[in-house]
Amino acid sequence: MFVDEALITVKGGRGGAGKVAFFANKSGPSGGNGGNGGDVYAIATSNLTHLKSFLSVPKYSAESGSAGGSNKRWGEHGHDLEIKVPLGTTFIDLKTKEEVTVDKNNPQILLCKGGRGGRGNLEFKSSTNRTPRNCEPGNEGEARNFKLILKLIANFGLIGLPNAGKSSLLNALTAANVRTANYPFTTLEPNLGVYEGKVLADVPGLIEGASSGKGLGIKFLKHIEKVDLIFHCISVESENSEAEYQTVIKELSQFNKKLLDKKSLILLTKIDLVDENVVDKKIEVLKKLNSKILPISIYKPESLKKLKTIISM
Ligand SMILES: Nc1nc2c(ncn2[C@@H]2O[C@H](COP(=O)(O)OP(=O)(O)OP(=O)(O)O)[C@@H](O)[C@H]2O)c(=O)[nH]1
Ligand SMILES: [Mg+2]
Repeated sequence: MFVDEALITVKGGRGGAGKVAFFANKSGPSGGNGGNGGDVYAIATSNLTHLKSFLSVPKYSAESGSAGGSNKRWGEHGHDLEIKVPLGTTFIDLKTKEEVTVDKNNPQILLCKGGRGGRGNLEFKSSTNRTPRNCEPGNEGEARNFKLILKLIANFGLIGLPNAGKSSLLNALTAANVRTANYPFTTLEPNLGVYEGKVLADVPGLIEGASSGKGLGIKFLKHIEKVDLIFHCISVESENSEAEYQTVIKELSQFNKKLLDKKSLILLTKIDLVDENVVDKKIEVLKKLNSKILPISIYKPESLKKLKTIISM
């Protein structure tokens, strides 16, 4: 399970002040009301899988309403603010302890109401007071402090040796935009992406001896203990795909034997780099180890279709 937390302060926009004014020619009040401050909403988006952006921007406020004017002019309402958060984010009000989660059934929640605009002197006119000189300031917007918690369980895990193309595939399938490069250990922490509501986890590459602490070790494998299906990535460039497969399987089993009972599928990656007959030969060899194999390339959208179907099922 991936857990992310953040603390944020949210404030509705301030209401605009009412105006005290009088008509120039005629007697009588003309001051308009201030506009209401904007509300703040949380909106769920399935493209986000973490709360990182809330660590760098912890304060959110909606626009204030503008002040009322003379000649009965009302102030404009402040715009609402929509904060995009990952689907499944729970908001806990730090004061009241009230909890609410944005999810498919509840994709938008009101976090803070904007303040009401103040009344201008026009509103105070009465039979007993024809020239009122009073008005109201706008109300403050509601202010609340929240703790955000996001718990995600990956449905699919991408594993394999370093450089196998795991992160590139995550980028190709989801809105994730993680670093990829042509050398081992580009990924140092697990990355998540979402495709059709399903969460994919890209874990750092494994190498022989990972279970005894080599490379980045196996500490990240706990994140794939709950996945429904493991995508075992092997690059078509690999000189000995069988040995590569066995290496990774051995490290998995040394971490947790139960991982071997999980459903898995070999993704033979980067097939754009070689001739078709080379791909076929690799498949023949790997079939003996795992009957489920899918040849893919991030540069061949057609090759990703079947994979997308499997994920969205
Ligand atoms: N030609 C080709 N290159 C690919 C493909 N997929 C990935 N690559 C390249 O392979 C290299 C490694 O890709 P990554 O996605 O960083 O590999 P990784 O498995 O995440 O590697 P680590 O994070 O180190 O474990 C990068 O230079 C990618 O551009 C593919 O389908 N075709
Ligand atoms: Mg990577």
